[in-house]
Amino acid sequence: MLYTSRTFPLEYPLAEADVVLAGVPWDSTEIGKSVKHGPLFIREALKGLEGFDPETGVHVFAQAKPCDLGDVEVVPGNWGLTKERITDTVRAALVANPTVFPIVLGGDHLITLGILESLVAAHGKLTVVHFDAHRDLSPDWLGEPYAHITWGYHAIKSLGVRLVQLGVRSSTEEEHALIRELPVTSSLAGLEGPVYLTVDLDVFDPGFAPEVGTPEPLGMSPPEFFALLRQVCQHRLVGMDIVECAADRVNTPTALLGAQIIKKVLVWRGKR
Ligand SMILES: [Mn+2]
Repeated sequence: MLYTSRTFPLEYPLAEADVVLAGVPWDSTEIGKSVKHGPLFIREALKGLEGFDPETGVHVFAQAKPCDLGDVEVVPGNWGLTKERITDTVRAALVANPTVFPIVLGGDHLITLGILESLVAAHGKLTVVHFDAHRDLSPDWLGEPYAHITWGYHAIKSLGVRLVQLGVRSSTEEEHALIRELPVTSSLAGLEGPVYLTVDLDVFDPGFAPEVGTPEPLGMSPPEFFALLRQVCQHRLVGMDIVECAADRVNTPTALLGAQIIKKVLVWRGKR
């Protein structure tokens, strides 16, 4: 008997897994609180979650056959090298197991650009369902093209994705003008797969999720968010990330919400 604990109660080798988890503790473009330890504290929150889901009668962490790869070793301050490592890691996971469902924990929102590069190569055109308080459509930030508030613009321009933005309540004047030119909508109506899901935890009101990089008042409540998430899970999801978790200790509300999002996606995705 091994009396040990892991992220999930039972883990599988990558080649046999249905779900693969990886962290990316990158926060070199963050302007607020550090989000470097997001993967650490969301994993700790996962350990505390009950795997059985009473609503469906499924022990979701067992059914999902998860594999935790650990964290991508980032190159602090160097996005080019870090992006290569993120893209290579996701690509290698998909080569080892083409049907595996990647879940990536950030880190700041720029990491989504690296993940998407591999997934677009694997699946072709993607629609990205993007929960966020912010548009993230700026072409650059202080002259720097690659930052946590520019990834969406570059994902559209360089990878050809479409964005469905939910929960946005903050935008620059430039971004507000850009949404008329870019393939960006704010409704799940007409959504078609394959779909990638990215959740910036600042989509929640700061009262529910205070530990995020850039909190923004007047956000979603958890019941509002999870009702939308359930709809998203009816579509063919090919991967997801949860970013901007600025937790700095165990069991903060934000990290607990991050873990709950993973559990519910695994429950609802399996039932679609
Ligand atoms: Mn945001």
